[in-house]
This record gives sequence, structure tokens and C-alpha cells, in this order.
Amino acid sequence: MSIPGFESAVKALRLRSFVLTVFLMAGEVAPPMYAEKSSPASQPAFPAVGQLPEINDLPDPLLRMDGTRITSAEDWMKHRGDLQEMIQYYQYGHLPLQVGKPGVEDISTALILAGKATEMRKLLLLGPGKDVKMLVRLVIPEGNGPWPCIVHNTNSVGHIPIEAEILSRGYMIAEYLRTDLDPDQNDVVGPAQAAYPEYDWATLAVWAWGAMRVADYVTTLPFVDAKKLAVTGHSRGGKTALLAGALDDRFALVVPNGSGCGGAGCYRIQGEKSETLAQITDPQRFSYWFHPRFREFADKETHIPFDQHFLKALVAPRALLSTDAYGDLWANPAGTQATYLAAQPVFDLLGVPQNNAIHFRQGKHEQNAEDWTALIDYADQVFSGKANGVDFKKLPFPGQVKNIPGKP
Ligand code: GTR
Repeated sequence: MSIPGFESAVKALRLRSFVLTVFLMAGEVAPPMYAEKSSPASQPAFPAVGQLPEINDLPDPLLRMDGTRITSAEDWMKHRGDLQEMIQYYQYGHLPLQVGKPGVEDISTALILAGKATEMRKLLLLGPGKDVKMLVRLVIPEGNGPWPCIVHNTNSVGHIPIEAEILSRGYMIAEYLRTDLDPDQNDVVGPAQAAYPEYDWATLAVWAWGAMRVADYVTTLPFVDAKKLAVTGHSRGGKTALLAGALDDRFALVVPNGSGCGGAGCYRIQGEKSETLAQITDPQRFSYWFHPRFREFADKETHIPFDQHFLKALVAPRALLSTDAYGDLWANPAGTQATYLAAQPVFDLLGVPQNNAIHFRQGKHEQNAEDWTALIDYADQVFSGKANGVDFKKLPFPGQVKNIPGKP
């Protein structure tokens, strides 16, 4: 796995020095309101939230923090590690990325869909003691493959609306039960967090880590095309899928659905009735999805040194499709178009403009048959070069094209 930004102490030193250069002018560092974990990964290499300058427009992902501009694909690929570190530090917490191969326990194997597919249920055995057990459900078309594989995070497996069609179009599915790693409850130290006590990861990071562990497993299977892994999920699962795709290069296609706040939705640009950072990090609601540091940005979104288009940009040059619904106001449709536009310059710089994609349908908050069809149609374009005539660059709100970083 190649995940720049975590590997070397040299990199940490470099980060520290650029932080010192840029932020020494600020005053004293306020003590954090929560315990810092001692792992090397969570040492504060970045300024305290109160020291961050205000950025009213969307931050430019191609501007380094020292003010210099990235103008080549090579420099962007070097810069990504710093950004991956930054989003973990401020928003999601740090994930253990150097982990061994998962253990695998068989649960069941059965023919389904009148013999047209095989369903296998397995337990992945994770963590240093291999005692964190996560359910994975594989659904495989008949034939030898190797199949492109869609990794889907969920809180209940077996409910994908057009599963038979997905299989008949030549894709396999690997669903995992994210709540086996961390239950979706406030103030609970889940099994994965208990297994790695030195890491400061919050729930979305734990769930995203699950997708990476599924990738560890499925890439060892002869019937999986390891170069054609997609990751998806809905709503909180969409936030999870986007984070997994931003951190792990093995996902060639990343499809957050209805992900909104903490996912593909912008913090600085909010449409009517959309969820805000203050609302999502309210201790009575979903503060536990995020690192406690992130709550410090409530009502101070303009101090975040990034916005969610940075996560989309981190997927480049791989492919990113955001699927959303016009009627899903809480998930910030306007802000999701804003992150699409704001990430585009990075895809352009890397020579893959078509790999930043967007699809809006009518309707409400769900990942329905139309969303899954969009995923497969786009996957056909990306993985097989099929020209199926679906336009994934069509702007959902053509009148709203302001706030693109680096453009007037
Ligand atoms: C909502 C939450 C959203 C979204 C949604 C879901 O209550 O405010 O951010 O995650 O739950 O996951 O269905």
C-alpha cells in the first residue's frame, strides 16, 4: 500500500518545520480540551485551532502552506502526504496504517440468484491480537473473473437494491459491517479503538479503516481484479467511503453517496437547510464521528485550513464520483457541487479531468437503484473505457460556479 505522509520521521520533521515557519507569529498555544494520545502519529505537527488564520474563500489545494504554488503533477503527489496528515490531525484522527494481513474465518458459502452468483460470508480477524472480528459478505458472479470489486460499508449487509444487475454487468461486491469495528454510539470505545489504544481515531476513521482491511483481503483473491477496486457507502457510509478513498490508493474509484457534512459537502458553502459543522459535532449528536479537535471549528469554519474538496483532490488521479439528490437538502447539494468545482484544478493538473465526476438525481436521502446504476455506468467508463453516453460532468446547478480556488 502506498500512503505517503506516514512512513518516515523525516517527513514529520519537515512538517514541523513548515508549521514553525508559517505560524511562529501566533501567540501561545492554548491547551487542548481533550487528552492527546502519545502515538508518534498524533504528535501535534500543526498549529492549534485558535492559531489558524481565517480563509474566507475556499482554500486552494494547490497552494502550500508556505504560500508557494504547486505547478506539477510530481509536486502534487509529494504534497498529498501532508494533506492526508492534516485532515487526520484536525478532523478524523489518525488511523493505524501499518497493519499485518487479516486472518479470515469462513462462515458460509451459498449459491444465490438461481445459481447465477455465489454468496460467501467471512469474518476478518483484525488488530494486533486478531480479536477484532468484522463480517464481510462477498457476492460473486458466475464465471472465473477476475472481477472489478465494489467495497461497500453498511450497518446491515444484503440490502443493495440492484444487486442482480450489478453482478450481471460483471462486478462483484464485498460488503462489510462497519459497526463490528465501532458501534454507532456516543462515548463507546469500539473493538478497533480498544485494539489500538495509542491511536486517536474517531468513528468515521475506524469505519474507513474497515474498507482498507477489506482491500487487504480481497486483493489476495484470484477472482478479484485488484486494479479495479471501488469503495462506496451512503450518508455516514459515504463520509466513510470518501475518507477511505482519500487515504488509500488501492481504491481506483471512490463513490460517496449522499455524504454531505463531513463527506463531499463543503463547510464554507452551505445551501439552505444543510447540516453545519456545529450541528454534526454537537455532543448530543455525532461528535464521536470526528476527532474532538474538529469541534473547535464550530461556527469558525473559515479557520479550517482545508475544506472537503481536499478529500476529493486526494483521490486524484484516481476516479471520484459523488452521487447525490436534489431533495437531500440536509446533505448540502450546493456545497457538494462547490467541492466538485474546487477539486477540479487538481484533476486537471494531473491530466485526468474526467476522473472528477458528479451525478445528481431527483428525490431524497438514500442510495437507491438510480445511484447504483450511476456507479456502475461510471465504473464502466473508468474501468473498461465504455462510452455509454452518460455525462458525469453535467453540473447540477449550472448557475452556481463561483468560489473556485485560484480563479477569479
Ligand atoms: C444524519 C446526519 C447526517 C448523515 C445521516 C445518515 O442524521 O446528520 O450527517 O450522516 O444521519 O448517516 O443517515
